Amino acid sequence: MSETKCGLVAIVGAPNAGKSTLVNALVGQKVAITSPKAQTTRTRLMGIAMHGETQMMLVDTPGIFTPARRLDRAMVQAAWGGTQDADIIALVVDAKGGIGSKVEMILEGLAARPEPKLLVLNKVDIAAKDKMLHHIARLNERLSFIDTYMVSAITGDGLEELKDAFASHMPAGEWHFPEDQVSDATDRLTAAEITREQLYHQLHAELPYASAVETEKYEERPDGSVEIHQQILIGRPTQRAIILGKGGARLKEIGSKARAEISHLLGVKVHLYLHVKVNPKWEDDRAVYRDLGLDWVE
Ligand SMILES: Nc1nc2c(ncn2[C@@H]2O[C@H](COP(=O)(O)OP(=O)(O)O)[C@@H](O)[C@H]2O)c(=O)[nH]1
Ligand SMILES: [Mg+2]
Repeated sequence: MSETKCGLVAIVGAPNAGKSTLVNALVGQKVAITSPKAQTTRTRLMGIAMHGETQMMLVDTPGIFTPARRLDRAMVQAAWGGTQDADIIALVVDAKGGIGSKVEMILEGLAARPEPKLLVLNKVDIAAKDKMLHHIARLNERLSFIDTYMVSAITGDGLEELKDAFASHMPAGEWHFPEDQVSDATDRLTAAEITREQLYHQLHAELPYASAVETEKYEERPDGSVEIHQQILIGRPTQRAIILGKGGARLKEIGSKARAEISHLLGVKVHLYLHVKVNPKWEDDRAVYRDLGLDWVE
């Protein structure tokens, strides 16, 4: 009988590097929401991937950037917190975007860390090879990475090799989760995240950034279906009209797309009720942070 292994991989990087897409690809199923807009991921979430006898807990973190708001600070704190106790830290860099000030900041933060570090250049499907090699050389000058991988989380290029590399750094030990579990998120949180993903996909940049989704009620009905009530929190009354759309069409579309996806993920029928609530102070409301799974920062 071969020995089981189990360990933690921390995925860090600038916003939009493709961290969540990578975690989903390695798990083989969507566990983290993604969007072309920066700062989609707010909390740290664990995707669980199996590789032979090895279980890898992949910690998807919010991007690391210069925080401006309280919410930003809580997100950056959650990102660094996600690297605690990691057996390996993977720095994901957008191969096309390269090394900007955000990547610089992370390199500085990583320099003092004792954990082994892997460099992952993502989006090789859209990056020019010579530029990529240039980035790799520069990054390796800055930090002693044990290895560099070039991957595409979208096409799957290089992912098997990356999984092998992660697995080789996992310590011997029993699995922490059942073999078929794909994330550490509750169904309740997953449902709220799916709705939030629709906000990112269907609304303009500033609005999703200024909103949050809170679960008011999550209840299983006797027939096995699930009834979910969620509140979309926004800061200003004018934003309500945008989310509702003409005759409520936009909110209806958000709800219908989210409902279909939640139902698909949970494998049961879902009744989803969305309410838009204006609360100018939601970003200063401790209860919201708790619901988002973030620590309150002073
Ligand atoms: N072309 C390409 N796009 C990618 C790849 N990985 C992620 N993306 C896109 O980059 C954007 C940001 O991805 P996301 O996973 O949300 O980034 P995160 O902020 O680092 O978690 C999304 O639009 C993804 O579809 C990749 O390998 N190739
Ligand atoms: Mg993300």
